[in-house]
Order: sequence, then C-alpha cells, then structure tokens
Amino acid sequence: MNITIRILLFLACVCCHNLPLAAQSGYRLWLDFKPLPTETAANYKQQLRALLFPVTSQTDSVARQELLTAVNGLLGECLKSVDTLQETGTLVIGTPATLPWLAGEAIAEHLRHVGDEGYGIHHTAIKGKPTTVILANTSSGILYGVYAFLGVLQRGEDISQLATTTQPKIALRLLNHWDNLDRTVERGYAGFSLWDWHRLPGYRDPRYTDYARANASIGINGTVLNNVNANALMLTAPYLEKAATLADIFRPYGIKVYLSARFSAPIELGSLADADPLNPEVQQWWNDKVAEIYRYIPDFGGFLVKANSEGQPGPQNYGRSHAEGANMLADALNPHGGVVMWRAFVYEDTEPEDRAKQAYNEFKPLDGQFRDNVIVQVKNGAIDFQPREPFHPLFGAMPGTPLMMEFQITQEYLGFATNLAYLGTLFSETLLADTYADGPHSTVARVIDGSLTGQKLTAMAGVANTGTAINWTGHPFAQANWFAYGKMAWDPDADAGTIAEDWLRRTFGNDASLIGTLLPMMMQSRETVVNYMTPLGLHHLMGWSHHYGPGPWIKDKQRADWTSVYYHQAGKDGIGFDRTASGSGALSQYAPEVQALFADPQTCPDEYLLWFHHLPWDFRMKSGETLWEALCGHYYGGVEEVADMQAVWEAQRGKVDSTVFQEVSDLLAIQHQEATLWRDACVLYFQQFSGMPIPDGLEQPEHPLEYYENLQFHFVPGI
Ligand code: BDP
Repeated sequence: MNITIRILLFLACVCCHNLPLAAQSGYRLWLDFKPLPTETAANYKQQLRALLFPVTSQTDSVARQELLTAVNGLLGECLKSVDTLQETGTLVIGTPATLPWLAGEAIAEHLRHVGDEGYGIHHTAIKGKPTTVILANTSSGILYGVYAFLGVLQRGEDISQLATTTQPKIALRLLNHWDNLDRTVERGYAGFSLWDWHRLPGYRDPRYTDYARANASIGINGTVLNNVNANALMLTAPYLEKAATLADIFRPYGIKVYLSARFSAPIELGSLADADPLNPEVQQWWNDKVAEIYRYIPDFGGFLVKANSEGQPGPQNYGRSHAEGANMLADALNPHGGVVMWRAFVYEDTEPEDRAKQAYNEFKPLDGQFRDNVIVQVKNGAIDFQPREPFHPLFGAMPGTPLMMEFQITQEYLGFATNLAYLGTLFSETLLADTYADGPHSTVARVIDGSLTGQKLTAMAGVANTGTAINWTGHPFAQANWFAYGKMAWDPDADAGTIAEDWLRRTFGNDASLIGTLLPMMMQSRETVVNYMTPLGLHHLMGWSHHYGPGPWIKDKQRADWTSVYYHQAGKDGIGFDRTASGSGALSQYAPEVQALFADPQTCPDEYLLWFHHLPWDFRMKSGETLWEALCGHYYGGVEEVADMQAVWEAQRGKVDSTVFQEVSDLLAIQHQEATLWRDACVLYFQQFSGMPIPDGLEQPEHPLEYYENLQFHFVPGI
C-alpha cells in the first residue's frame, strides 16, 4: 500500500470518530446516519467485519469517507480496513483497475451491464469466503454504489440477499438553479441562493460540499448554477472564476457545472452591434468565450438557454430560428465536448393562439435541424408546471431531435414551501404517459431515455427547490421532491411509491406503523393540492405574478395568456378550455390514440376534462353528479384531505424528532388555511357563473367573493 493510501485510510478512520452532534434541523437530509436498532446493527457487524477498498482517486476517497462515517454512525463502530480478503464478512469495493484480481471472478460479469456510472452490489462467495462486493467500471460508479449500499443499511435490509446491477437510463441528470447573482432565487421558497457569490472564490462554504454529497447520493451529475433569465455578467471572468471554484468542489462528487447563457451577451459584454447567430463576429465571440470558460472549468458541461421567451433575447430577434441560435452555441462548445440545452418553453410575444400549442408549432418544424450536441429541454406540460397537465405534445413528436425533460421541483404552482405535496407522483404520471409515437408503450420515459427514437444524448432537468434554509428546502417534506427527482432522473420508470418509502425510511427510520401511515399520506398529497387548487383539468388560476393563492378573477393584463380567465373560460354557459377540433385544436398535436382518449367529454378522464373541454355547468359526470357538484366536491374534498393529513401527522407525535414534528405540524395548519382560501375563493368565483348552490351539507365560505378578490399579499417570496 503506498503512503498516500495509508494517509487517506488514517484520516478516514480518525474522521469517523469525530462525528458532529446529530443535527435535528433536517440539514442532513436523507444522509443522517443515526444508530440502527441494536439487533439490526449487531447483525450487520457480523457480516461487515472488514473493508477492502483501494483508493486511487479523489472520488474513491470521497466514497470511502462517506462509507466510514456512515457505517460508524449506523453501527457505532468504525470498519476495519484490510489489504486482503478476510475469512468472512469483507466488504470489497473497487473497479477492474483498483482490484485487478476481480476480473477472474464470476461477479465481474456484472461489469458488462453497468456502463460508466452504474454499479453492482452483490453478496457472494469469493474464493469460498462470504463477501459483499460493490463493483463498478469507474470511481463515479463506485460512489453511487456506496450511497446505494448505505441506503440498504439505513432501511435495515438483509445484505446477504444483495444482488443489484444498475446503471442510469439518462446520461445528464441536472438541477437547474433559478438563482440570481444578487442571491435571490426566482421561484425559490427556501431562503436565498446557496451560491455566496460575494465571498467566492475566496470562501469555500462547507455547504457546497454537503450540496454535492446530497446530489451525488441520488445520482445527480450536473448543475446549472444561474437563472434561465440570465444575467450576462455570469459569463465574465470574475464570475467564471467563482463558478470554477464551485466546479472544483463538486468534481469529486461526479457533478459538472453548466451555465445559463444570455443570448445577447455578445452585445452586452462584447460591445458587438448585434447577437445574430449568423454573424461571423458573433460566432467568433462565442467561440472565444467558450474557450475562456474551458480554461477556468476544463470539464464545463455546457449552456442552458432560454431564448425568445418572456422577453429574453434570442435568434428570432434577427429573423433566425431556434435551431440556428442553438447550433451556433453548439458549434462553439463542440470542440470541448459541451452541450446546449435549448428550452422549448417559448410563446409568441404577440397576441397568442392557444398558448398550449405554441412550443409545438415553433419546434416541430425544426425537427432534425439541430446539431448532435443540442438537446431540446421541454417542460413536462405545454402550459407551465401546473399542478396537473397532460404530457407535453412535443414528446414523441420530434424523433429526429434529442429531447429532455424539465420538471419543476420548487413548488411555484403547488403551494410554495408551506404545502406538503409529494411530487414523485406528478413526475411519474408524466413519465409513464403513453405518447403512442411508435405504437403502444411509447412512454414519455422511453422518449427521453432514448430507447424509443435512438437519441444518443439523454438528459433530465429539475428546477431546484434548494436554498439557504437550514433544512435546504423550506418544507421538511420538500426534501422528498429533490430526492424523488434524482431517483427518477436515474430511472424514469422508477415507482413513485417505492421512492417515497425509501425517503421516509432514510429520513424518519423504519418504524413500520410510521411508514405505513405516512406513505399513503405522501402518495395522496399532490392530488390533494390539485383538488383544492385546480381540479378537473383547470389550470393557471393563481394570484397575479407572484402566483401565491387563488386568483381565478385575474383578467385584463398585458397578455391574455397571463390571465386566469383566458384559461378557465368560465361564463354562464359553462367552464373549461375547448382544445378539441371545435376549439383551439391543440388536441390534434397528439397521436391519434391520445386524441381518442381525450376527445370525447363522456370518456375523457376527469383529471383532464376542463383542460380539453368547455362544458355546461349541468354536464353529467361519470359519477352521476353535475359538473358543478363535482367541482365543489373536489374543492371541499381537498380541504378535508388536508385535515386528514393533519390527523395522520398528529398521530406521529413522539415518533419523529420534536423540532421537525412541530415544523410540519405548523406548516400543515398553514396549508389548511391556504387550502380553505383556495376553496372558498374559487367556489364563490365560479358560482357567479354557475348560479348553482353549494351542495347541501358543505359549509358556506366565511366571506363574500369581494373579500377574497381584495386580499393583497405583499413581499411574496420567489419573485
Ligand atoms: C414560469 C415562471 C418564471 C420562469 C418561467 C420559465 O413563473 O419565473 O422564468 O416559468 O420557465 O413558470 O422560464
């Protein structure tokens, strides 16, 4: 063993005896390795007597440190490091490079199925000795394997049965931070930006490392540091130097840095007359800028671009297409191996056709025109991260262009950081939706993982919900959304319930009754929010600009499609947006099988009814109720469900840490108030059109409609 390895081993063992006191704040996320019950720990100690883990890279060293610290926390004992396989109970961790002898073992066969980032975890006999093996082709794979193994221990699972071989289905698994350089976070509800630009590059906040650990532990391998509404300053030398420091900190955790690029930067920073992508001077400016970025960050991931959308500059300012704009940046990045993630969230700045149609109209004709290192980033739905949307019609419609998913983890439209809404169910609802692009089973997941169209470049982005809040995400349960996003970026077919249970166990421990009651609560929670905000396919009813609270009355703004009345179309004749052939025709952007599913209001699933149809108030639902009764049922039911959540949580008193218990309890009380506000405001507002009574047995809203319309909310976070 060489001297460096010995020193690292020594440091690792010293460190694992110096654990800081257990934080009760939620700061440690799902990586809080509290002691396991004595019997479980004793059992593991029998099977984990020694660690054989040669360290040859920074990433190995991180993995080893994580393992030792966690095992010490869970088992109360530091793993003994050895150089050779022991008789029983060795944990062997390595790659073909660090453990060449492994190549001769049957277990090495699994390496053929784990790619560059995957891993195998197996309990097997090696040279006749019962051994647990974590193997991978690279150090990144080892790091992911170690985190997965720690999850096994946290969940108290039997390690003698371990036989897992996995690799990510999506290559680029990114967070998008909508973080501004002044540290405000657009649509951020968990404090300020994690990036302390003023003190960077000099001060390396330890929190950057904890951020990287958390992401690596769920498979995230990239981060876009700055807001899509980008400030060109991000591309100047001082900020690149700061970003390079973050990249250095994140690198051992397998995380690459990317930046949002402002399309007009050549004008703002380079004093050029325009930013026309076909102007050679502009192209040269970007080539030089990209080369400069790579001098700071040699493994820079690439650019994210919001162009010609909501006032952002873009190629259309010069009569050029999105493809021409994206390709110019792609050509600059290509020699260095970088990619362009070009957002499809665009809509015309003139009076719109149905906004739901616009991204498709704009991008579909460009299919096949993008460079190989461009991937088009499409939001999960065609409007804008609503509590429920049908999947975006672009998925499956551009077989000649790599498409990636953009989810919003931050809860801009799902109750900010006061509402408990587990988004794993929202993510998987979209991912498992069938586009029928190539017959049945053409799910959105198969579009973005490349298996449907053969696209080589695959990626997923999640708009981050992290900030300086001590528990990172504001609401303790919002941590589950960060966690679920990472897991689904690794495997878009993953089961939302399995992920929620995993998170619960790793966060709150393995008490069966606690898991058994909190899991159904989490699984229902997003539907609950839909019920009291935008049931039956309604969408975009929230307060003006800040998007807090109900605002179905919002009208007469500078753009029709920034108002609520545009989306719900409520009048005496009924409610809902007709997107069938008799209306905007947006439904025709989907495959015929999808059209058939939604076209007939008699058979259209209730969840999407008013998304696709404008129906009279007395329309008969499948349940036999009138539409008005069903609408009221959802609004009132949603509030009752929040009360149920409160009762479920109250029953956990004494079973979870008291600080977190109280915080969730208080937040659920706020959620109940907010849900009631949504219910009363929306029911009263729509009642003026339906002219129908609130069904018998349901309590009347406390105030008249004008009261709700006149509520003002000042200094709402996230703008
Ligand atoms: C909207 C947000 C806005 C973002 C925009 C986007 O309200 O703050 O800039 O999405 O995705 O939902 O670009």
